[in-house]
Amino acid sequence: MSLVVATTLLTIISSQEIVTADDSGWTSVAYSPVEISINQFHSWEFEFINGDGATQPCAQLTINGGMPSHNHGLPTEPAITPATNKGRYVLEGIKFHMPGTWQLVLNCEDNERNKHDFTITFDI
Ligand SMILES: [Cu+2]
Repeated sequence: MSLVVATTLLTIISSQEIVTADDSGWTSVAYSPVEISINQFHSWEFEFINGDGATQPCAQLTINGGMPSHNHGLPTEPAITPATNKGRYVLEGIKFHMPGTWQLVLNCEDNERNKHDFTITFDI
């Protein structure tokens, strides 16, 4: 049990949470590295929470991104897979190749086929 607690603490210290809401009362929580280095591969985690506060799976989940002001997408094709943490997803193989304002767009289709779209905007 203490091992689990330690792991959880480590995760909280080394990541930051970006919370975004959609119209239906769902929120996405993105766990990103606190310091994102340019041109370095890193991983993010995501979880989706409904209006009752329960973590929800996505029947379909896609993630795209890029720099809107530069009109280009991501320089890599990151892979999204379910994480070992219950209900979370891990995005691996993502990197950003220049400083500026980036967006990640998450499209989660839930088990009732409702679509939940989130746009996360952040500066590097
Ligand atoms: Cu750019």
